[in-house]
Amino acid sequence: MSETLVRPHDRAARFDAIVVGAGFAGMYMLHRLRVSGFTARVLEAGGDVGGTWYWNRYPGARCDVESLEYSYSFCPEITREWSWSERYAAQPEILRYAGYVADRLNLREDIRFGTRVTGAVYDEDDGCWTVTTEHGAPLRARFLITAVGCLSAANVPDLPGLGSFEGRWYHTGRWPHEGVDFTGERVAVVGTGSSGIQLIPAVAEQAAHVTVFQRTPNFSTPAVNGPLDPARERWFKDNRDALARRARTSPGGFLIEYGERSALEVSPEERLAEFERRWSRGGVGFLAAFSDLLLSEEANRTAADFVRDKIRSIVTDRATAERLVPTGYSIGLKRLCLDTGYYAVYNRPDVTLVDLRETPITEIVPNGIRTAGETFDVDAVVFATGYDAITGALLAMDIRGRGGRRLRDAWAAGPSSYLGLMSAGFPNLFTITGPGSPSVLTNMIVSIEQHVEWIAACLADLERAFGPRALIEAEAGAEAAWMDHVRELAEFTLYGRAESWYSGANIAGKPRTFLPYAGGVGNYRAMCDRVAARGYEGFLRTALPEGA
Ligand code: N01
Repeated sequence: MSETLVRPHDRAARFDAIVVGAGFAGMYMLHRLRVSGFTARVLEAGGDVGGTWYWNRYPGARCDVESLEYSYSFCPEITREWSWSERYAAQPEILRYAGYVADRLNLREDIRFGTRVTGAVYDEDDGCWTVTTEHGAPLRARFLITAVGCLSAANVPDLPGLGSFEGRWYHTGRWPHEGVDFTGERVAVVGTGSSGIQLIPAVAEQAAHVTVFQRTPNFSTPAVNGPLDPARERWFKDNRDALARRARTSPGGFLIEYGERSALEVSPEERLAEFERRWSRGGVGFLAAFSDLLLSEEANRTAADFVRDKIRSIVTDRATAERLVPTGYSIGLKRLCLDTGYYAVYNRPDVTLVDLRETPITEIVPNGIRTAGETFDVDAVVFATGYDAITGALLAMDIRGRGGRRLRDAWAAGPSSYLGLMSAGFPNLFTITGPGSPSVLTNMIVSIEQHVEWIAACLADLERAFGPRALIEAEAGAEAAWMDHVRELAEFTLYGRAESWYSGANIAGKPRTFLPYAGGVGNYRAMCDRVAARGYEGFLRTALPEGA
C-alpha cells in the first residue's frame, strides 16, 4: 500500500483545521491534512460523503465529464481498484465512488454528518476560528477551509402562489433520497440548463405528460454515452500519471484535443467537418474545436450556427424547433450542456414546450402553473432552476474575520479574493475553488486537486516557518491586482458578456461580475506554484505573538 493511504490521526476537541463540506474537495482535503500530520474535522450538512452527487439525485443526473477523468488522480490504489461502467457515470455510480474512496481512506471517522455550518468567527487574540453549526457545541480550529462546492446553494424561484400548490414540487439539487415515481403523472419542468436538459428525457420515459417551461433556450451537444470501452480504461489506468500531468497543464483540465487554428482561417467545409467530427464523438470537446470560439464573436457564431442547424434538423415541428434555438448570445456563455436525447424528446406527443418569453409564468395555482397564455394542470413541478453559484454557499454562512467584519459585507459589491484562495481580513481561511479561480470553467476534479495540494503544501510550509501559531492572510494589494486580472481576462474573452450564473445574472440583486478565472487551469497552476516558490508572494505570513 502506498504512503498516501494512512490511518487517521487522533481526534482532538480543538483541531488544526476544520473543513466545511465532504464532497470531492472536502474528502481530499481531509486526506491531505492527515498526511501532513494535522488534526482535522470535516463538517457536512448531508448524511454522507459526495457533495453535489449526494444531493443531485434527479432522474438522468450524470456527470458531463468523462468518468475516467472525473476521478481522483492522487492515489494509485484507487485508480487501479475502481472501474466505471459507462463513459459518463450516472449519479448513483459517482456516489458509490465517493463512498468507496471514503472507505478506502477511512475518511468518515473524521467527518461529522448532518451538521450544517451556520457561521465562523475569527478570534484575533488566539488566531483561531470558532465554527458554529445548526446542532451541537461550537468547534475551534486554527485553519478554516471551505469545500462547499460551486453549485450547492439551490435557487428556487419566488413564484407567487407556490405555497398554494396542491401537488408535489422538487428542486433538482435537493432530490428526495427515496426517489420520485412520476408514472402516469403530468409533470411540469421549469428550467432548461444542464439539470433540466438531463432530467427532461428521463422524466418523459415515466410521466404521462411533461410540460417544459423554458425561459432561455440553451445550447446542448450530444454526450454520446455508452458502456466504457475496456481498452480505453486499460490505456487510461496504464498512463494515469502522464494523463494527469497533461490535464493539469491544459486549459480546461480535460483530455481533449484543443484546436490551435482560428475558426475563421479554415474553409467553411473544413470547419463544418471539424464541428461534425466533434459533435458525433460527443463530450466537452466541442468548444475546443478552434482556438478562438470563446474569443471572437464571429468565430463563435460559426459554432453556434452549427448547433442551431442541428436543433432544426432534430426537432420535427418547425415552431418548436425555433423556440429551442438559442439566439442573442454566444455559445458557451451559458455553460454548454451535454445531453442524451434532449432535442429529440420534443418529437414525442407527450412532451410540450412552453416559451416563457412569449407567455411568462404569472403564478402557481393549486392545480398547476398559470402563464400569461393559459393554465397548465400538473401533478408535480420540478424546478431545474439552478444555483446561487460560487458565492451562494459561502455567504450563506455568517463568516466574520478581523474586527468582526462579515464576509457578506466585504463581498457586498462582488467577491474579492487573492487567487480564489484567500481574502484580506480573513486570516487562515481558505476557499477551495473559490471565486477568482478556474473552478467551474474546468474539470472540477483537476481544479479541486490543485487547490487541495496547494493549500496542504502552504500549511506545511507555514508551520515549518512560523510554528504552531502561524498566520497567513492575503495582502489587500495583491488581492485587488488579482481581481483586476480576473476581470481583464473575462473582458479579453467573450465571457465578459455572459448573462448567466457565471456572472451572477440568474440571482436577483446579486452583484454582476464574472466569477471564475478564465485564463485556464494550466496557467493558473503555474501562477500558484510561482507564488509559493517566491515565499508566498502576495500573502502576509507571520506568527501570533507569544502571550497574545
Ligand atoms: O442551472 P442553470 P442547472 N423562471 O442555472 C431557468 C452544473 N451541472 O442546475 O437561462 C423560469 O444552468 C433558467 O433560465 P434563464 C453545470 O455546471 C452539471 O441546470 O435564467 N425559468 C435556466 O434555464 C450547470 O451549468 C451537471 O433564463 C427559470 C434554468 O432555470 C450548473 O450545474 C449536471 C427561472 C437554470 O439553469 C447549473 O445547471 C447538472 C424562473 N424564475 C448541472 N429561474 C453535470 O453533468 C431560473 N430559470 C456535471
